[in-house]
Amino acid sequence: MASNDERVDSEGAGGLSLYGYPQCPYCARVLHAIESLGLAIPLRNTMQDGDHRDVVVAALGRGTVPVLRIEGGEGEVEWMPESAEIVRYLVSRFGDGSRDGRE
Ligand SMILES: N[C@@H](CCC(=O)N[C@@H](CS)C(=O)NCC(=O)O)C(=O)O
Repeated sequence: MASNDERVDSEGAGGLSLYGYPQCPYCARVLHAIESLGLAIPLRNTMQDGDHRDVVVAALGRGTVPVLRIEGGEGEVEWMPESAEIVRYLVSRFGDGSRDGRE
C-alpha cells in the first residue's frame, strides 16, 4: 500500500478524516482516542505530505494540527481544531455512552 495516508483500524466513521502526524503529541492523543473507540478514520499526514498541510492552511489559515475534517451527509464540511475538542466530539458521537445512534 503506497500511500501517505494511514488508516486507523476497524469500523467506519464515514465523513471523518484527521489531519496531523503521529509524532505530534496532540495528534497522538486524538489517534489514541480513535484507536480506543475502534474507529476507521484516515490520517492525512501533514508532515509527510505538503498537500495535506496546504489543505489545513487553506481551511483554517494556519497549519496547526490536529484538525478533524467532518463531512456531513449533504457534503458540507466542518473543520475542527484542538485535540481536546476533537476527543470530546469523538467520544460523544461514538463512545459507549453515545446517544448519537438514537433516532
Ligand atoms: N492546543 C492545540 C495544540 C496543537 C499544536 O500545538 N500542534 C503543533 C504540533 S504538536 C503544531 O501543529 N505546531 C505547528 C503550528 O502551529 O503551525 C491542540 O491541543 O490541538
